[in-house]
Amino acid sequence: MNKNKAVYRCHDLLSDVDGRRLIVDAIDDPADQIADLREGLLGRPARISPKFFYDAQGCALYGAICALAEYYPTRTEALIYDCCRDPIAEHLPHGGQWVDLGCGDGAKSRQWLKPAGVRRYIGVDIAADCLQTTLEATERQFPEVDCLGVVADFTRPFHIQPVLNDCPGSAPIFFYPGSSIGNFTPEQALALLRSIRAHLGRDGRLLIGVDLVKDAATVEAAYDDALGVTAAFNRNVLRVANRLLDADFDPMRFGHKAFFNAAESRIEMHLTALTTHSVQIGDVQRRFDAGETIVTEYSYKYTPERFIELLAAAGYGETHCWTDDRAWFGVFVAGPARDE
Ligand code: AVI
Repeated sequence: MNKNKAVYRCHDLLSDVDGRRLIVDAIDDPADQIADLREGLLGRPARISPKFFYDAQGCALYGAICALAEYYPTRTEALIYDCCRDPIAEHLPHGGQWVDLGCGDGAKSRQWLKPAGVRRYIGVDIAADCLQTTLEATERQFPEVDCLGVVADFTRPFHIQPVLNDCPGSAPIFFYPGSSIGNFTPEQALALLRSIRAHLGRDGRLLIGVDLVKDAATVEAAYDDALGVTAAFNRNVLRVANRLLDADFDPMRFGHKAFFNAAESRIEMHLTALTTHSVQIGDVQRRFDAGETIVTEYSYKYTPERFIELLAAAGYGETHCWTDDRAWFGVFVAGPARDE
């Protein structure tokens, strides 16, 4: 296999996937991202997109969150995969192309490559460096699997059909674990599910993990842990803002707040100004009144029925669902209707 590390724009390469390991699809111009961050912080109410959480320190803190006693989603999802891997794999096409959305280190996917008889692994992530490392690790463990990376922001319409076409007869399996779908509003989630659906063809499938509705105290503890790791994760986004916007937020002048909004079926994370003070954001001063909040994240929780409805609205026909004993987390396999 050609180990060429060249980076291509997706539309440039359409007929030239072979031998290339990293492909770049459309990603936001960094200047637009910075403008969006600035506009959000100057707005009322102030907001920051959760995508800014994940600098190196934010990623490390998120890793620590996943290991917390209170943060049940990661371990509950892993439990479902461990218990039900074979039955789930029976609903996936074999010899397929495994599309790992937001692949990170790719560890969750590697557990599927054998059971699902995967022919090709396609890691999709916005972080090109991390993607290279993931591809190398996957190739090392599975030299028989063709490994490819697409640098893309799949929260926007993405275009990997030409990449999929390059491996004819091999149906795609889109893997989106971790309940990251919960960080989109239902409208954005619908758009993403539709965009995936458009790539499935007749035999493709989506395998997705979704955090389910449960008692508010359990969910609130998961987002406001006793050790304060989630609080540090939340505050860290202000350090990211300082770096990107030449701002002077003092993260300790903001408190971490997380609560379940039952009407919207979502956890809301906010940063609350502890005292009235001003922050320099580039060349503008922004006053924060005591108690004023910055919205940093929504994490929607679904009932299985509600998520199946969302899948149906996005054009999926056949859906299967697995949950744990307490029905805290759901794993769904969805594809086109049988007669399509
Ligand atoms: C990445 N995402 C699924 C996490 C969640 O649970 O919504 C992010 C997170 N925020 C606080 N804790 C974890």
